[in-house]
Amino acid sequence: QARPLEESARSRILAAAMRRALVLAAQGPPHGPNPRVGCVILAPDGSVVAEGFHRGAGTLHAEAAALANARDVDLRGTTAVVTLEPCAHHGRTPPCADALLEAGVAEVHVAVVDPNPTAAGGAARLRDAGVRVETGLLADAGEELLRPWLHAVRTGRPYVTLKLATSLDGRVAAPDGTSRWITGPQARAHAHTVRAQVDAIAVGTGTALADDPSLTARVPEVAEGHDGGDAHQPLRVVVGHRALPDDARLRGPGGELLHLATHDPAEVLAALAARDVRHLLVEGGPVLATAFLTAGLVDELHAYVAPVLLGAGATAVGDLGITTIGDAARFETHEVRRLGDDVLVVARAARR
Ligand code: AOF
Ligand code: ZN
Repeated sequence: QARPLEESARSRILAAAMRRALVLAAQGPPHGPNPRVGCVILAPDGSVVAEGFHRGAGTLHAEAAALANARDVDLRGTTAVVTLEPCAHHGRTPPCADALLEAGVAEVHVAVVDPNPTAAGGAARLRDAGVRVETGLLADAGEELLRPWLHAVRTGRPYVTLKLATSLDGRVAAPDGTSRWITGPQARAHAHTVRAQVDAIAVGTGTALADDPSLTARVPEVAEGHDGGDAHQPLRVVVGHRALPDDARLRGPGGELLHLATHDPAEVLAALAARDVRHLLVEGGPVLATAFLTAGLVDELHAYVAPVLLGAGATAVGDLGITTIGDAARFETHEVRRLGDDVLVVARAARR
């Protein structure tokens, strides 16, 4: 019989198990209606008995996957470490709180409490049954991993990432309208990996007609980091009243095409939320970018900036109605990355 662990040794082991659960969770797909969740089950001596993660809507939840990986093991008295509160609902799969109880798990540690009203309540159910439940372990890392999903579930509208690819002076085209390849191949490759992570990509009809984009995710197989196979193709959304020609690339191979005949970003988000879109990438052009910014509906900016000066030509963002510096649309820098000769700035809206 192994001796019970000392308190400090135990909290170190729990933190390590949660870090592992977060790594497992990240192996699930970042897109889709369901959250990425990981689960590690520990024996009383702190050794890992089983692991599991969620592979996408309709498949086993992380806890159920871990339990399935330990089918022949006696799990009575074990500790489950999960990145998201176990569910209490019969959804696409049965409630994980019940499955953990049935297995005899004695203790549960959770990073993030589930904000989804249909599924929430697992912690309370486990506590009622005498299981010790602690929430908030590595909660910041858990929140970061699930950022778009949590935002969508909490607010009822998709998380919006606005992509801008500009010269150093903020321009997206030269005065004659030419705009090809302001940013370099590494920046473009990165932008494709982002496309493969979101549920939907939107452009305005102006950009759709001018550039004839395909809006597909073209990603080297390894870059997606899970499941292998072809990159996930996001829903392609065209916003505005003008019609697309029959031979538009947007009608060709790729994700489903959705034409929303509106100019109102809130309407766009409502239509996409109804389709379970959690993360929308707005790719332009300036009219659509300006509309989303003016509406205060941009949660994250991806600014790819090339060391190029144009001096004249269209800018990435139009008039936001800001007349004085105190009213500037300010974001917080989250990450800065060099991509070849270009720089990617990831900035986020200050918490509203
Ligand atoms: C997951 N995977 O590992 C956990 C989830 O659509 P359903 O019926 O599978 O239920 C999805 C909800 O269950 C999800 O929104 C979240 O609130 C909860 N937990 N979901 O897809 C998991 N643990
Ligand atoms: Zn569950």
